[in-house]
Amino acid sequence: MHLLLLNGPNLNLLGQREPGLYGRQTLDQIETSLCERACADGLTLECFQSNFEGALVDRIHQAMGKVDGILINAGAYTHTSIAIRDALLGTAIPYVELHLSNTHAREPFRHRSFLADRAVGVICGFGPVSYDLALDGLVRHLRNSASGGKS
Ligand code: CA2
Repeated sequence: MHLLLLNGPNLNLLGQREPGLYGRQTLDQIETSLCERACADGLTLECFQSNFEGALVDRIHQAMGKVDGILINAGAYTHTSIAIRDALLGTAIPYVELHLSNTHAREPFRHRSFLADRAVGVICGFGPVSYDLALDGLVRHLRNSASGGKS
């Protein structure tokens, strides 16, 4: 099973600023640890971060026919991007939306997501552990679908 982790704008700053909100781990550390977990479970995981909406859309298009599932922390684009929503729906690749912070406990503009209603699931508020939980949830979903939903 081949998975893709997408991170959106400003997440490249993780670990360098705002540790109280987003934790002390860098994106590189989060990606390395997630790849190790994926590998230990017999999966492959590719990681991509961009501060550009179009680059994220392009990466989603490239995943078509090659990737079984997507983990996405679209950052602020979660709350604004119909383009990323359309790309995800257009490729029909199952995805899990995730966030480090509990977006529902923050400003009202972070309560809306353009991705959530069509996601397999949404995880938020657990800091870097959100990535682990999202991976577990996505893999269980994909394995369950592959076995015809019988487990
Ligand atoms: O909680 C999350 O994971 C968010 O996706 C993070 C986004 C925010 O716009 C979403 O509402 C929720 C912001 C990412 C900013 O990342 C930074 C990391 C370190 C320092 C500054 C920004």
